[in-house]
Amino acid sequence: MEVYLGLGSNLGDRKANLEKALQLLGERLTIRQVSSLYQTEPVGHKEQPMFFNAVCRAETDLGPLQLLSLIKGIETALGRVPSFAGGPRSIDVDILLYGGLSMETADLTIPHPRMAERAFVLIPLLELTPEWVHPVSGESVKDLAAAVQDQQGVEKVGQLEGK
Ligand code: PH2
Ligand code: MG
Ligand code: MG
Repeated sequence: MEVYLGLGSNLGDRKANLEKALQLLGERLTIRQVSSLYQTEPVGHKEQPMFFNAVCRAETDLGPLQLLSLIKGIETALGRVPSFAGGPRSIDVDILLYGGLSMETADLTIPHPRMAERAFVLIPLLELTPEWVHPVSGESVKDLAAAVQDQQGVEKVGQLEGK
């Protein structure tokens, strides 16, 4: 199955945290493509450090909940400690898309429920899959990215190692 994952960090060595997460994901998934690295203004709770964000495309034989549990293990291994929702974190890996699947459970909603309004997801995703169409709204990544208001807060700063 083809999946798209969003990665974010705003504590510690943000770039190294994203690279380490990709390395650990790559031990279990096949990473096909990684977007550029972006520095982004915090969305939601504003009083926290700037984020580094990126998106990757991977191939996996894990089911969505198995993938979620792999991700939680990687976040813990990279030193993520419980904080408030939307608060600062050393690493956050979110399942954005899982093939053409739409699902909603208490633990996991796919496509990611807030991706359509987040420039820090849509702008990196635009590099990987501009024509992908959101199953609920019917809008493409290209359309959604053009519509997000806070694009200014998203700045390309480089590339990640180990893709
Ligand atoms: N993640 C959040 C909340 N706000 N803002 C930015 N810029 N980047 C993020 O990854 C992010 C956020 C919750 O996961
Ligand atoms: Mg998140
Ligand atoms: Mg998360």
